[in-house]
Amino acid sequence: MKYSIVLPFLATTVLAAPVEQRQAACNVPTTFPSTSNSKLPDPFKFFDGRKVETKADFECRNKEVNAAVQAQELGILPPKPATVTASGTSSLSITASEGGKSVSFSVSIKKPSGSGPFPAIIAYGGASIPVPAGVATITFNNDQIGAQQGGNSRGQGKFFDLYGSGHSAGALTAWAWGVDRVIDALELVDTGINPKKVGVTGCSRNGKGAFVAAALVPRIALGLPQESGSGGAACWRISDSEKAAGKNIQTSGQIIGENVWFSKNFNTFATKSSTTATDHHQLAGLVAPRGLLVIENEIDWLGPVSTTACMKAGRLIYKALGVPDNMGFTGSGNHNHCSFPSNQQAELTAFINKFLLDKSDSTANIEKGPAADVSKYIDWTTPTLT
Ligand code: MCU
Repeated sequence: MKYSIVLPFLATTVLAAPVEQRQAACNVPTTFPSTSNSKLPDPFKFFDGRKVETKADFECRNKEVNAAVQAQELGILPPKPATVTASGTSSLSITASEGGKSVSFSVSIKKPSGSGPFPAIIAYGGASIPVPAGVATITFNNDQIGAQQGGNSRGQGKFFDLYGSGHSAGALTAWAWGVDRVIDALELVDTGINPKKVGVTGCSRNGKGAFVAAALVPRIALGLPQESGSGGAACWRISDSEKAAGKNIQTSGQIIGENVWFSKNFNTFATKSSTTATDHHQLAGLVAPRGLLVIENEIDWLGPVSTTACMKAGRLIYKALGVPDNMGFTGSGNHNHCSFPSNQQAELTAFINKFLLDKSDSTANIEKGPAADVSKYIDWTTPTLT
């Protein structure tokens, strides 16, 4: 009798421990494959070939994907600086210090009337989506953190004042670091904003930034990248195949010469995108299972087929995790760049209501875009992760 009670307990303890340890360790590699493959990389296979079978496996897979994206494309996102302080409410001033250096910047907070705490949307350079009543807007001057004034602006801005102009980060990563500090500040100071209900948006180049911030900053509850196109919602490989088919579309080979959004380490991959270890469907995968609504347009340069097929692949990752409704894609119609059209309003409202305002709106099956056959670009199947 005595043993029948004790033994199952021991067996559970003894058997469970190694599994937990393996998951905690995650074995994140420091070098990544560069074998050419024109199909989108398999989100459900580790770089060493093992299959991703469980949600816990996928968390580990995301760690290695994150490391690969930073190493090959984005540059390294530094951890939280040694000291972060903040003060103010409607103008929130933030100081980050590391290694004897300090930088300060501020964001403005426009709050709804009434009593909070309120959810908020961090808007790169100001919002170009309608922010509903009940949600605050935090205006973030991303250019001040990392300049984006063409090739000669590399290494300029407050991020680089702190970490050095030779730091590997491209502007997108520098901005994500700024967003990370804004959340630190919201946790430090009672501004009336709930730090657990923060979304991020930006359009076009700033849409690439909003996507990368949602991917790299796990405290972001909802990503709302708008018309990010190449470097955001488009997959490098699909854009290359579209370019080869004669489309006027931005590719990685072009983007690295236009501006400093990416790390200089991306230069070697950008001209051969098929050799990157990851692609941008996995940028969506890094946001998963958190909320993500990808808002696009049908402007050729942004790559409508590329963004649609790439984000369909991204939604397969959400599906595998059992949360297909946590990601949506709305890309139909052509309109002026960054002028939010009314035909995307319902999707935006549903996502903001569900992920920031705790309402019970349905975000099921939001996948609107031009015809784009994702099966042309993938050679893997989508498991149901246990
Ligand atoms: C879509 O975002 C960019 C695009 O990547 C650039 O090639 C183009 O010059 O500018 C777009 C943009 O930021 O427009 C405001």
